[in-house]
Amino acid sequence: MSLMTRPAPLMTDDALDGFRLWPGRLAAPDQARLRDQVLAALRAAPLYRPVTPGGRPFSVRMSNLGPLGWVSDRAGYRYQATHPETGAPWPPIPDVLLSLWHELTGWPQPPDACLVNLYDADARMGLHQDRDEKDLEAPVLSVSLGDTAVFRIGAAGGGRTRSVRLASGDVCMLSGQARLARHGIDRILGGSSSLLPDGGRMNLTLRRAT
Ligand code: MD6
Ligand code: FE
Repeated sequence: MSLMTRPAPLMTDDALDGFRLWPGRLAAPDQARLRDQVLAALRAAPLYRPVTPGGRPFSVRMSNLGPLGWVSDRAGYRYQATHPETGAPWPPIPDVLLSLWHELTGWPQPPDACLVNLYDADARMGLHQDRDEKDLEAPVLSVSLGDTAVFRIGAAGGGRTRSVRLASGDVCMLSGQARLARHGIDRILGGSSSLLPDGGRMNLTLRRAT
């Protein structure tokens, strides 16, 4: 068959080449251990509800782990070393996440920020790009725990988006061409997992902020 007549695959988009998904990368016992570690860390760095620079509250509650944390308020988006409500430094990033980062991204430096997002069944996250990091070459790695999410992703430059389910234990990465992909969470499938004590979904995103 000549190249000229080869049909284009329906959902392939070169601009999303760097989007990688590892379904079930974390086995159930590892998910439970990570959940316990993060819930313990959240006692020191409580979840809070940030507002957008325009003053609208996020439906997602957030906290952070690591030397730096992503925050949003009236002053804008930024990374900072302390919790905006308690003023305390963020707790450390669990070793299992540091290992996953090294194994899956191959990036030479460790992540210096891990954003914790907690979704109840009604929470969502609008389409956005992750672009508050100094080095936009370093990948972003995301780990999902608890209820399944309907994740939407499209190329940085616009055009069609596609929908991907992220279940508990799934890990995904935005790198290369897809590093600045537009993405968000359309909805949470409430009750699809019993991992989290109060239900809902937790997402952990590892980044190089500096
Ligand atoms: C979430 N994730 O899964 C939202 N960002 O709750 C993100 O915003 C995200 O999954 C950068 C890279 C991967 C992600
Ligand atoms: Fe993001």
